[in-house]
This record gives sequence, structure tokens and C-alpha cells, in this order.
Amino acid sequence: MNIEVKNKMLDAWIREVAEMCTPDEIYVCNGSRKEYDQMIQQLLDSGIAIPLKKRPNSYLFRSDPSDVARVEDNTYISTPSRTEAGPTNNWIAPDKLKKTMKDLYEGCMKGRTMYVIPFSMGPIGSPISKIGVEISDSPYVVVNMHIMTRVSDRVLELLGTNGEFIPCLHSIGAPLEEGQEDSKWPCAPIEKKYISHFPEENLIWSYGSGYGGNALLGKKCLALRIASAMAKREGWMAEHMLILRLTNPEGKQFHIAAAFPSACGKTNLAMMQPSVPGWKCECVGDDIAWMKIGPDGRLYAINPENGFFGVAPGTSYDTNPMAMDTLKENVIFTNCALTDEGDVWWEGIDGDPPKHAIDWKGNDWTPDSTDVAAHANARFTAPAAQCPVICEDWEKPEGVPIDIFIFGGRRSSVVPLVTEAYNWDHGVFLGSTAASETTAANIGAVGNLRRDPFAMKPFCGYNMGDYFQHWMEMGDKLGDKAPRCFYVNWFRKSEDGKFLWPGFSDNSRVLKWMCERVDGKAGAEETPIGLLPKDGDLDTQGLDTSADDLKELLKVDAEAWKAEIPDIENHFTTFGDRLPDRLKKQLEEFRHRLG
Ligand code: SAT
Ligand code: MN
Repeated sequence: MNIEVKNKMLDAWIREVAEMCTPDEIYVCNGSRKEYDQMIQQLLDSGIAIPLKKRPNSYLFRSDPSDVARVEDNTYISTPSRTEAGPTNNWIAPDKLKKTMKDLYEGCMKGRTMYVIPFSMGPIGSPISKIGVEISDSPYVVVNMHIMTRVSDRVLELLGTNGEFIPCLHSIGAPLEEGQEDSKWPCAPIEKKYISHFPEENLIWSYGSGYGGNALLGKKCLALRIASAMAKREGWMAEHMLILRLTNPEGKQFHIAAAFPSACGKTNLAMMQPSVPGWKCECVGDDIAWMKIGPDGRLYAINPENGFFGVAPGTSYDTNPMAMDTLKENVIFTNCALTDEGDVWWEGIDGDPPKHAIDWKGNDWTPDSTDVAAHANARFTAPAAQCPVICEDWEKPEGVPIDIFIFGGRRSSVVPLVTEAYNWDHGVFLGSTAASETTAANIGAVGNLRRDPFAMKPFCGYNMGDYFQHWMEMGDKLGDKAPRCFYVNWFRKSEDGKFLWPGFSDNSRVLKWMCERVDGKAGAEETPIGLLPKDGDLDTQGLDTSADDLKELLKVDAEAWKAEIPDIENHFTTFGDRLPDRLKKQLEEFRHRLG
């Protein structure tokens, strides 16, 4: 071990893990630039990192084709009883799961270095922040954690001798025998992958995967699954939400937090540049919001992360110029294609495809190839501070006050462009019934409709019926200071399969309507599903969308909604007696409004 660890619990935990996993060496990280450079150098020397000539200090990594996304089927919420984990989570009893995983962890770091990564989620020292320590045998994880979280020796100082932290144990599950040659992306086969959470102990154990949320444990595991369970106990909220600041031409600020499932354009919306003249948008965060009620009774949000782990395919100067400018240097790319000029490439990036490239699997690729060049879930890891429109208050310890909640998903039909909830309970109803067509961010079939309440289905660390109740109770506490709730769908298609709404910077038109609703300046019409903009309420000046398409976008088809009711009922039934009565009442009222 390179330093002496003063925190007693941490020191004991490191020793215990080392005894179980038998690494060759132990290295405690300090988060310095020098450390980052050394780790990168080591990854370059072993041929794992590929330097990118066109982007200073940026590297490409290729994962094993079996390890490309979150593994939801292997993700567990391990509470003493199955009911506490609820119907949306996989469950194994803690004793049994720990036994299975201990057997896997036994000797699993042989031939490798065990890295101890002290990190803060949220600005170091902020009252809303939490400290975690990840132990990992993956140097790729270390460099990614440097960007995605605040890794620092100041975290160890803050812990002192007795301070508390969230232990996050990670192994790629690939011990090296003596003389055995290492692979470029070692990991365990799918049946040995376990992403486990023990919310009662604030403990995370991950085994077998090196990719994204499976391995960068500060993100989905700590900041969502464990944090959501803590938030429920302690009366705050940990949500799968971007945070943005919108400023109107008069200089009034609005803060919006929006929940969409993975790969539904959250990063694009978070960095959107309004097409509506005079409006300004700044990014506070693109994936996770931690929110607490402030002294003035309003809800304040911080972004607990330090970087963006964004989907590369589809990102371009057209769709997200601010992300493109964030990616110029100091970036880690994973599973993108490599051009002959030494740059990354992916489907949907600006310009013509290269005549030749190396695809994400390391094979030759040309535009005639039948396979994609970049994996659909290829990612960039980039420092948030590099974003040209990062909000100056993004690291404010007390956070920003939220005015508006947005829920949504990817729906090619039925769901209109925007709906405002009648009140808080109705907003919770909209969030709890949110549905989306599945994408490549999670392993499984793409394009099926799944209910993804509050975009938290894969991330809620306890019974989701209780989570709905928690939302109701937060609304009661916030009273008339509660954010207003909206539901959006940017993805509605015409009968011939074309997107009806241009999206991206034109989404500002929808956000503007929301802000004006909050200010009491814009109109709306009552419909069975909620409040919708009437003719003239939505700013469509300069918009290229036909009147017919606009009509279709805002159409409420009562029959189509009636046809959704059985599915909503089924969805609600899965929560049994944990479903709040107030949601049952919402469903009854909805049915009644539909007639
Ligand atoms: O791989 S992650 O879980 O971090 C990304 C995502 O699915 O949003
Ligand atoms: Mn996400």
C-alpha cells in the first residue's frame, strides 16, 4: 500500500478485501493529474488505450463484445425481504448473495493491482454531497472515475479517522495466472456478472463487468440506487434527471429537472441551445439530480457528478453542438470507431462517413459494411467543466431551486408533444405511468414498450410502490412551493414513420411554454390527459413544422388512451398493496375524464 490510511473503517475494509481478492498490489488514489497521466501511460503501454491524434489527451477503448451495456438482469437490490426490493428489482437474500459473490471474489484480483478510489458525489464538503470509496482492479475504471466523480486525497482528509463512506467493491472478475497473457478487456461471462446493492448497509458489490454503470459505481449504483433508498429514509430525492437553467429575455431564471430513460436525449436537452430568440439555456447536469428542501421551502438540486458519460452515436454539431465542443480534449471514448487520421467516428456524427475505419470490435470497416462502425451504446466520458454552457452555479453547494419537473419517454404514437399535470398528484400519476420504447443502453430487445416510472425502473433502490408514496409525501411537504409537472414526447411519428417534431433546439419552444405557464402568462386547454397548449400558446415563429403536423403532435386520441388503460392497470397491479391510494384515485379520475 502506497500510503497509510487513517480512517479506521476504511483501513479495515481495504485489508479485508485484499485478503479475499488477493491482489498483487494495493494503490490508494489521490485524484491528481499526475496519477491520471501515469494510469493512462500504463494503459497505452499495454495497448489497451488508443491515443487520438486529433484530440489532445484523449483515448479510445474497446470493450469486449459481451460487455457493452448495463446488465439489468444481473442487477440486484438485496434487502432482507423480497418485498422491500419490490417488483421492479431482482432480488436475492443478502446472506445467499454475499456467499455467492464471496466465492467469486475469492482470489479474483490475482495478478492485478487493487485500486482504492476515494471520491465525492457532489462538491467536496457540500452538505448534500456523499463520500464513496470504490475498490476496483480496473485501471480503466480509475481514469473514468477521475472524470465522472471528484477523486481526491481531500476526500480522505474529510473522512478523518472515523468519518463514514459508502463502500463500493468492484472487480472485473478475471484473475491472472502466472505467465498468463492478459486480454484487452478482461471481464467475466454474463452468468457470473453481479451488480449488487445492499441498501440497508449502504453497500455496493459489483463483479464481472468493466462497462459504464456496472463498473463506475458512483453513478447508477451509488448516486441512484443506494442514494434513492437513503433519500427515502432521510426525506430528500435522488432522481434520474438532468438539470438545466433557462433564462428568459427579461433575465428571469427557471430551473428544470427532467427524467427520461437512458438514451432518450437527456444529454442533448441538458445542453440545448434555444431556437427561440432571447432565451438562454445552461447545463447544470445531464443525468442525476439530488434534491433537498431548502430553508425557503423550495426544492434545491445539485448534480452529484463531475462529468458526462454520454451516448456517442447521434451526437453531432446538428444535434448537440455543446457536447461536441465538450469533446475536443481530455476525453475517454469507449466503443467508437477509429478513423485512419486518428480520430473517433460514430454513426450520426457530422460529415460523410470515412472511406475506411476500424470498427468498435477492432475490424476493418467501410461504408459498405453491413455492421455499424460504433456500437449503439458507445460512450464518451468528458469533464462537465469543459462544457461551454456549463452553468456558473453548477457546483454551488446548496444547489439551484427547481421550478419545473419534466417526465417523458420515447413514444412513436399516442402521447402528445407536451402535457401539463393538473396538480402534484396528477404529476406523480404521469411520472409513475411513464413509458418508453427500449434502446441500446440496456441489454435486451430494442423498440419494445416498457413502463419506466420516473425513468427510475432500473435505478430505484427499494420498493417502487413506496417510492411513489415518497413522491406524494414530498409534494405534501413542498405544498404550493412544489415544482409544476409536465410530460413530453419528442418522438411522435407520422403514419409514414417520420418524426413529427424537429426536437433539439426547437424543444426550447416547449420549455418556453412551461415557463410561461409557471409565470401565469400562457394559456392551456383542459383535456382528459391534462393541460395542453391551445392554438397560439406554443411559440411556433420560424418553425418549419406544418399546421397539420402540429395538430397531430398535440392531438389527444381518447380511444387510443382508453386502449392504454388495461396496460396502466396491469402496471399498477404489480405494486400490490404498496401502490398509494392516491394513485388509484388518479387512475379512476383519468378513466372518468376519458368517458
Ligand atoms: O452505463 S450507464 O448506466 O452509466 C449509462 C446509462 O445507461 O445511462
Ligand atoms: Mn442515465
